[in-house]
Amino acid sequence: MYTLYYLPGSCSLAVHVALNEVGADFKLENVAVPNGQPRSPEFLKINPRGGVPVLKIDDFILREGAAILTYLLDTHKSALLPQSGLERASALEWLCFANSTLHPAYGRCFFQHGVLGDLAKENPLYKPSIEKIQKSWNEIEEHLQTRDYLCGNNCTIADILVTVIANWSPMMKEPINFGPKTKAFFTRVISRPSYQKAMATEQVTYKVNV
Ligand SMILES: N[C@@H](CCC(=O)N[C@@H](CS)C(=O)NCC(=O)O)C(=O)O
Repeated sequence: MYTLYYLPGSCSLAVHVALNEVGADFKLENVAVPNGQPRSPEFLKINPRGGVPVLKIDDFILREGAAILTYLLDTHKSALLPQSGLERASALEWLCFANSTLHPAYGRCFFQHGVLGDLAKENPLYKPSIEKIQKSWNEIEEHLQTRDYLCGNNCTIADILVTVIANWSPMMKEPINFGPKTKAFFTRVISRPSYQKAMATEQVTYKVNV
């Protein structure tokens, strides 16, 4: 039995979608706390880093989204993560890009929001942080000129994580712009029943104007 510790709409949503995709039995534990309050001591025992996603697999605790997604999709032999060769390498490349480049780029802005509130926009670091995000979306728009998904014509887990991260953009204090190919791509990804079901369960809506 799996238990997913999550925060609604955060990067853990990609794991929630993956659990729906593989048809696994799972329980959900929302670890949200009111603003500024620490996570519960029970959750901090499970993950002293305090973040999500965390997947409990029977009694085993697995942390870090990329590791969780790789484990789940391999175990259930899901086509969202090809089994071998360059197809797998490409899916992992884009998963790592989402997890280690795009996610931290948003994280830098959220950190400034957390420390500076509305003054974040005045911080000289804010504009370069937004530009870094925008540069990634410009690259994706260019990349999607000749393919439906990041790795070609089949959806992979990287597409799902990138689409989850995009939905944080309306929280930024400067606009993030998406090209037409990127918006059409988001529409394809969020229309998957697994994605729709996870959003409905977490009571999250897709706020990017697709
Ligand atoms: N490297 C971690 C990053 C996880 C992370 O930053 N999660 C965010 C949600 S998207 C989070 O839990 N933030 C709240 C917190 O750290 O307390 C992973 O990929 O799992």
